[in-house]
Amino acid sequence: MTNRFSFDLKATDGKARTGVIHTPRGDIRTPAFMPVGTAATVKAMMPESVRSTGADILLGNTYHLMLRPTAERIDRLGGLHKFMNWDRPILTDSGGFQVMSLAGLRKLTEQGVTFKSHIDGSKHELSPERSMEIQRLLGSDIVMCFDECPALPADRDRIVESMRLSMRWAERSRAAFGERPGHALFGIMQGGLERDLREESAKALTDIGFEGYAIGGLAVGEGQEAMFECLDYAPDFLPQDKPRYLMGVGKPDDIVGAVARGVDMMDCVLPSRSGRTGQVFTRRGVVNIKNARHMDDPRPLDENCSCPACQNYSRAYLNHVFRSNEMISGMLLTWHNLQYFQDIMAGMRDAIAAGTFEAWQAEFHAGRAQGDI
Ligand code: PRF
Ligand code: ZN
Repeated sequence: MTNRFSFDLKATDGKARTGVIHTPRGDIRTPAFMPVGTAATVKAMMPESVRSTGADILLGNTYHLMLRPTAERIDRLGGLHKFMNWDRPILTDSGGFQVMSLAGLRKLTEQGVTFKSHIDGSKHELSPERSMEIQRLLGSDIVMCFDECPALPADRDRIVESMRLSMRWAERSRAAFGERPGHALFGIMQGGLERDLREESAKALTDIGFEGYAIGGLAVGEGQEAMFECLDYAPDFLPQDKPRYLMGVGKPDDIVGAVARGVDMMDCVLPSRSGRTGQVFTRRGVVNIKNARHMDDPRPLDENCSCPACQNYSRAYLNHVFRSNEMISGMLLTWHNLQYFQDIMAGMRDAIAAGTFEAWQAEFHAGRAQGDI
């Protein structure tokens, strides 16, 4: 068991699921939220602090790390876990999505994609084979297939072509990944908002066979209503006994809605990025700490939160350090946001196990409807 990758589904409540993904580097309790550690760091956080919020797994990025400091250098230094001082599981994204959103001058062919680095303009190539090699050099525990994700809205023809290309790349990713006991390869479903294309994509992926399945191509501009409509059917096309990962989602209510529809894993920069811009997530909704109304407020951000920002500091202090551009501002607010996201996940896991997820969701939405005070 300890040297293998496996998924134990423990309980379901409606379509919501809770379970454990076992890996040689430790267990991942699902539903799981993965903080984003793009450049071998969750910005403004020490790894032990990220762990203290309840995170079982981090996400890393092929695209950023291949450009700087390079996968070969990380490999020579003993792999990504050692390099960043995080010994628990790491999932790495495969690079294609980040090339499309960040790189300059891109060229897409059947073989893969060539692009210019957003850092220094240098020319690079990614393909299913090269992405698998980079993710192996990094030492990633959960490797993602190399795929292509069109921005929405897009023509159906464009979505068909792109999805089928991603399915051919999924087959090449599987072949290039090889046999790596203890490491997992996840396929990525595409197909935009078209039900038949999602079904075709799921069938192509399950025919190849993966240790887990991601739902890609959502949260790319379609809005929550359209995303939920797709999530009403898309997870049902995937195997029950494998983890399902919704990529790049999302806001707290997106996460709760996705779990209610059968998603097991998610990642998003939102808690860490908003922490640095002064946006704080609480049980009563979003608080903007730079707002003048916090200047004299001695109360904590959230009296029910166990994080250091809420245990040791007032809103007045957090407002002051944010306005003064002090580094501790990004540190404390990021910590709080990550704690809040992990508390939501823990709450959902417990509620699903107890069969009370519906009531949990009602309470979640009621708290936010009150608004911040
Ligand atoms: N594919 C990959 N990474 C992603 C996405 C995708 O579709 C998304 C879409 N929300 C975020 N990150 N490989
Ligand atoms: Zn807090």
